[in-house]
Amino acid sequence: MSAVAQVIDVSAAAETEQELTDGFHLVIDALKLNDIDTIYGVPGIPITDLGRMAQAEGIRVVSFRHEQNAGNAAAIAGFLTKKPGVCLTVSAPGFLNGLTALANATTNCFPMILISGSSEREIVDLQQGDYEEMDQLAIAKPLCKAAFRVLHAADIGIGVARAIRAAVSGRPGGVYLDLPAKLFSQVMDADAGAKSLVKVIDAAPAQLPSPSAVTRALDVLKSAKKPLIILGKGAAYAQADAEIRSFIETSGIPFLPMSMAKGLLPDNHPLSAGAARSTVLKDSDVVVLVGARLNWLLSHGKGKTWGDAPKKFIQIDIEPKEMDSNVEIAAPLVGDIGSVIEALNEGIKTGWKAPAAEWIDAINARKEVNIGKMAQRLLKNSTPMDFHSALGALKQVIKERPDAILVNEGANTLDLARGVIDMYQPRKRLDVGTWGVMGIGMGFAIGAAVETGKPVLAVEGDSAFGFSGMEVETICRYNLPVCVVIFNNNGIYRGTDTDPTGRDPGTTVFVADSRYDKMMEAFGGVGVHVTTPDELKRAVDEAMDSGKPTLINAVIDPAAGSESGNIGSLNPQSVVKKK
Ligand code: ADP
Ligand code: TPW
Ligand code: MG
Repeated sequence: MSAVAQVIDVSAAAETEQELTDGFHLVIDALKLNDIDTIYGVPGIPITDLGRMAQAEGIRVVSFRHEQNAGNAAAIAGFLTKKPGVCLTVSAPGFLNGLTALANATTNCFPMILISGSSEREIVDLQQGDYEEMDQLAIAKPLCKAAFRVLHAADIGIGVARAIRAAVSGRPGGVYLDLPAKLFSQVMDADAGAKSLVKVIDAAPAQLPSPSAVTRALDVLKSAKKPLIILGKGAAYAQADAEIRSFIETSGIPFLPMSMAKGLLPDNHPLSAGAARSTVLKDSDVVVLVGARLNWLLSHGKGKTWGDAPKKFIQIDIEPKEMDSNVEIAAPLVGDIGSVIEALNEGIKTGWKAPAAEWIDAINARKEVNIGKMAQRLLKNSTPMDFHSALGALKQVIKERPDAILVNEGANTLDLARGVIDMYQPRKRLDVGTWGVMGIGMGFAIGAAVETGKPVLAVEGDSAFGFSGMEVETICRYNLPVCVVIFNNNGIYRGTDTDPTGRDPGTTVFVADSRYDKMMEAFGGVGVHVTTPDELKRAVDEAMDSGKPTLINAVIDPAAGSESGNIGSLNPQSVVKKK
């Protein structure tokens, strides 16, 4: 317990010495009491001393160059650990910079707490123009799961406890905690302060499905001729890896992993239907959704992607409101994934018949064709490299180093890497998630390296990288084992666009043949420029072996990509032809 000893009432004859504490120390003590050991942030008024003091008290404080990246690091820490990742920012502009990450965390169901210092209530509420004045609580509220403000030092304990519980219980998400500047220097009796702290007991209680819901789901499942399991990032988050594996292997039902659920079971598992995605979505008759929403990433559960045959959905989710969000859910299983899968595993112990061989054979036949086609593309040794030949090298890297963490963003760089690079372990693939947001790259890479100590390979489109690129300095400063590979095709989607008027560069192109590797060198890291798959493989291996911060500028044919990667069809098209 830290406290500032201070003599009060010095005039008193008895010279009573009273131990005092203050807002700074109470915030730190409250976080430590709840096992929060890392803070990601950017310092400044009024939280500079909070960061310093937290570091002095043994919390790891990772200082970034921009709050959005600190926020993304906190968000992915939450995903990886099931503990809320904490991001600390200054008021108004710093808060707003962190807010995108908070909203993104909420959208992706990652537990995170954004703690921002704020200006004085009295001045903000009368709009009298305080330093960095902003009604932050009101602005944060619609963009996160919960938002709280603490005005009295004695309430810090309960405020931090509420923030933690709100972030991790039920459907995880982002929480905003507003701490006005005055709070930090408020003093109170140290003993009373210690007593005011709250240790959150059972922050994310198990939520068991009702027995009748389990029976209903088992009945639907047993009626299936062509069952399919879809694993989403909720399943990865739940850390119920053994139960999920047992459910799939005992039932013999093929599974399809969503992007960040890849590796929950290895992508080369005999029951993986990853390489037969279109076939299984179209032809399956019963689909079990495990922590995956029927949002745009699954074509809302209807339309061409899902075929004409009638389909029944069983959905496992902790959030009851998720059921029937897009289509009818025949068997909702509301509960936490670990508990629900355990109940299903119990239920299939008796009277379960594995899916018919025709279904499995049809999937395997499709997989074989698709994997064969892909293998040919990966072997192509074109100069300059296209996406596939470069990805062939990286696929091999992850195969040889399955415990490395892969961070991935971009358009072609994302969509093609997702398909090409097999994952073998849970929670090793971190990417743009539900929003397809650019800018998560360096924040996720830093968060993942700090939280796990594992080597990180960040595969970045040249545009995507630019959103968080300045954090290569942070990577060097903390000497993190991060290897960034930039797929440099001179622009967004392609590097070949031109301005029809001839005045400016095209809107999607960047300076041609940029040397991003020099950015890493500027801060003492290793920069490498590569033009062939062999050079790329060698450079990544070297980086991963040494653990040194490395940036590899991989030259990709500017004409190789397609507009918006795999989701070009979402682009609205103009119907007006200008002469
Ligand atoms: P993906 O993008 O991989 O398809 P989504 O983010 O759409 O995944 O879905 C994740 C779902 O998982 C969310 O609906 C969320 O409520 C749910 N979820 C998260 N954690 C748990 C858990 N422990 N138990 C049950 N459901 C969970
Ligand atoms: C916050 C729009 C989607 S993908 C992308 C942008 C700008 C970059 C694609 O180029 P990159 O990849 O990274 O070079 P590649 O391999 O195809 O050339 N702002 C935000 N999020 C999104 N999604 C965008 C803009 C976008
Ligand atoms: Mg690009």
